Amino acid sequence: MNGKLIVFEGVEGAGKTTQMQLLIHYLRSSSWKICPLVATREPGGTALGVGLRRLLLEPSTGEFVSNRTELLMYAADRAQHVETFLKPELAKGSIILCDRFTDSTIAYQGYGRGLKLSLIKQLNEIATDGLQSDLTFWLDINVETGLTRVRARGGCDRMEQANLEFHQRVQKGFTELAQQNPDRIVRINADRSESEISEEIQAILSHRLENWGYLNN
Ligand code: Z5A
Repeated sequence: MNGKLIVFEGVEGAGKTTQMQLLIHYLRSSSWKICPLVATREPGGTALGVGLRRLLLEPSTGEFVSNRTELLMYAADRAQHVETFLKPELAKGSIILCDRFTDSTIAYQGYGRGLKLSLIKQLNEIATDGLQSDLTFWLDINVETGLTRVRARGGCDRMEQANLEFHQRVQKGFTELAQQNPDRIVRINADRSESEISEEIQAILSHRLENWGYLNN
């Protein structure tokens, strides 16, 4: 059986990393016949991507990065990730949990930076070679709550330092994407306790796994 690509999306501080870890724990400790299970992220899911991630998010260089440069760097990170990691893992039958994917580019570079959506969709198509997520959990949280969580954790990167209106435009992007792709994107209310969110994600994924033919025994 081919593997499945499960993506976590949302604004900063939505709890993607936390929920991915909880889901890995659930899947490893439950009786789902899933093997192998891998976690990855964008940007930074490959060695090249780790370098691109540093260049993209490290605020200390001070160099101005144009919106189109940023878009192309995220696309380069994705093209490498798809070709050298995601596709081979899917061919092996892996269940992949991925922190951010194509919807982040539409939300951040499209809605946030104001780059043309048609251009971004075309670039996503080139970078992914047509690969889409099988299921995306959109962790929906109020932008200010998310940023408060991130700031409480300490240290802000270049994107996190952008102004509130930017993050609100990004949030609008995720909202519209979820409305346009109801089968692929599932909205999760992320303004709840970690365990409440995690239980809902587990229930939704378990149902999908059954539909995809995975056995739970
Ligand atoms: N980006 C882009 O612009 N275009 C693209 O195409 C792609 C990405 C792919 C990636 O950075 C950046 O790249 C991102 C978009 C841009 N912008 N920024 N910044 P990242 O991966 O470092 O950033 P992130 O994805 O937003 O991660 P994050 O800030 O760490 O958020 P998170 O993973 O969603 O949240 P978390 O780490 O699980 O939790 C954050 C804090 O909240 C932490 O202290 C938790 O303990 C706490 N938390 C988590 N859940 C809860 C609940 N339920 N209640 C209370 N507190 C909680």
